[in-house]
Amino acid sequence: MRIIHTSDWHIGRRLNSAPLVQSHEKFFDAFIADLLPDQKPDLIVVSGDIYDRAIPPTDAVELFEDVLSRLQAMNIPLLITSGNHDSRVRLGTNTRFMTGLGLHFRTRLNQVAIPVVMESDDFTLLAYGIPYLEPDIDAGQQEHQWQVEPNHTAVIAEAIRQIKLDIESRRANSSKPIRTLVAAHAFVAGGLSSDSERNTKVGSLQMADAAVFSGIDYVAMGHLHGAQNVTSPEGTVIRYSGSPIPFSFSERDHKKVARLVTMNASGVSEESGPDWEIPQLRKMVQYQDSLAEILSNKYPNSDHWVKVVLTDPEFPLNVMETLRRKFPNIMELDRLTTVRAKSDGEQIAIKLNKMTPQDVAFRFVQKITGEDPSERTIEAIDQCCSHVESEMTQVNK
Ligand SMILES: [Mn+2]
Repeated sequence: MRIIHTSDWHIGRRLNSAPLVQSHEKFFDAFIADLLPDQKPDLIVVSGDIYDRAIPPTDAVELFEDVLSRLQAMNIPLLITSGNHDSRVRLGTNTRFMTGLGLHFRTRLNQVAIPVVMESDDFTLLAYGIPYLEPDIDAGQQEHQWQVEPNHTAVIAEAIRQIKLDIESRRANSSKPIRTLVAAHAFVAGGLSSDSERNTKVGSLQMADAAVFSGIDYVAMGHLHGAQNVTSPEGTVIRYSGSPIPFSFSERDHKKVARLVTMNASGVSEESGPDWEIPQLRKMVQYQDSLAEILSNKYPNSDHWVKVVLTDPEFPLNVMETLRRKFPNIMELDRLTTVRAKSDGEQIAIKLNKMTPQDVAFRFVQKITGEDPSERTIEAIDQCCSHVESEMTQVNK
């Protein structure tokens, strides 16, 4: 049995100010026209963050609807869960009626122990989906809540407990071996994060312990945007598929993939994979150099997504426009900051209330550039400070 695992589509996302609609369209076209006919999977699993926002823009809703109808026309069962970027209610609305069409949404707490049942000649696969769980909302004493500790490990452990009860009762009534898959959306301890995820604060309360998935054959994770395998309990395979498109420059070296999983009667096959590399509309690159070098032939003109980190201590204000002529898709401009370490004693000696605004600005420039400000910068600081002072005097009158 062949399964394709993907997650974190984030339809409607922008890269800084640029819409990524074309990038998403390219991904879906390749996924539907190339990967699916080639692999002929028995099941597709999408582990949360379908949309980028709880209230997605209308073109994102239209794109997702189009993707769903194209997938449904191919007659491949689909298991979809909600991520932390999705609104569970909005993503789940109208989806109970889609089950008969092979489109299985899991966006509600009371759906976690309802599997998609896949039969093969020699075994049965039970595929469960856990929506993104919010410990603050889902754990508590109220009727719609689970009575567990309000942390990620505890709420996922409760979902898995309910899933295992269902597995046991089905096992008792089955003549064939039963294999299991769980789709979930969380930060599993040991994973590596990127700049484009939300709610991935480091801290044990934000993370789920990998041990909670013990006993499940394959755990299709969403949330972290880099594809990775997490150290798993014996007999369990926990993998992140990552996002299909890089959403931040920290992901520029990621290989974006969909994961191919082969399941047989004894569990996840060794022959699973290799991952399918997702073709990208544009490359994402970061260049770090002086402005003169960046503008020289050393860096060819390109329409890649570009981030430039300038090493010059000062550069002209309109530098972005200059760079855009060379890189029409420049997205970020940053500067290399070198901070000179000072001894603690010296820092303590600086009393902020004894400093003029000019002194503060002077020291700020010093701290950021590692050098004293130039005559021109000092002049600009003076002009700016006296302008603000005169404005404030006017206001106080
Ligand atoms: Mn995500």
